[in-house]
Amino acid sequence: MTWTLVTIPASHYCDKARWALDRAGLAYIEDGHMPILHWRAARRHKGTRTVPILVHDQGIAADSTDILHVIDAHVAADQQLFPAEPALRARVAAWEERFDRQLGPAARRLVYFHLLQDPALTTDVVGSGAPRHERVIFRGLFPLLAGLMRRGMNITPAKSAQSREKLQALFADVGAELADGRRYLCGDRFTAADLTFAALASPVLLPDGHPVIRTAWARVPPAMQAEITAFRETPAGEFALRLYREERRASGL
Ligand SMILES: N[C@@H](CCC(=O)N[C@@H](CS)C(=O)NCC(=O)O)C(=O)O
Repeated sequence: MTWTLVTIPASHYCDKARWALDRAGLAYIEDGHMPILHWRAARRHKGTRTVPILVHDQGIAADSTDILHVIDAHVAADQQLFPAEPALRARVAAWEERFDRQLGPAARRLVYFHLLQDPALTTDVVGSGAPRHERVIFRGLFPLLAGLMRRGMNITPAKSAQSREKLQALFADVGAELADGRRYLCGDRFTAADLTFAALASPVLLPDGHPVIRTAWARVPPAMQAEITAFRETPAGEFALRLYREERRASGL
């Protein structure tokens, strides 16, 4: 059975799952949708609202962390994103959990705060990899859908400013961890901690190696470019960009 990854292609949680699949060399097809219009596909598979959802040979995983664990069961021990050694595994899991809870929502809110001000740009960026008819619907219903997204993700100027501060603090903590010159956050090889940091930071970095959003840079408004440049120039930002360059294998997209 061919695995299916249900996504919003531009979503950073989705690239977290897609990156792990690509890295493991596992075959899958991607079923990509526009935000909100993805609900139907998501419900069809699991009854949850969030993507990524991986439909695999043993069942369904409807959370990016669960997806990484499913993938780990299909790769050699020295390639697993969660190392077996208990103390190291606990550190990897702790970083990953923190990035999932704090980095993902903050990066998304800050980027949508900028993007949603431009309907055509939002449709292009978040619509890349989604079916054409969904892009047309999304663009047509933009005021309604953008309103739902703003409410759903609590996107206000004040909340976005708080998210910026949270991101700066997280980037500073990751930078401090890397200050001794280590190449990876935990141990001497790439783990779920590194992958999750890079993927969930990608909206505020727009890395060249990202399979979906890499072309957005030239089109985003100057205020967003300035925001991204500042994050790119931090040690943690440089680290995530390096991971996209060196560790991100080509995706099927
Ligand atoms: N804990 C989930 C979070 C995933 C998530 O927040 N996905 C977003 C896309 S970036 C989503 O599907 N949002 C749709 C919604 O809440 O309606 C995971 O790690 O997979």
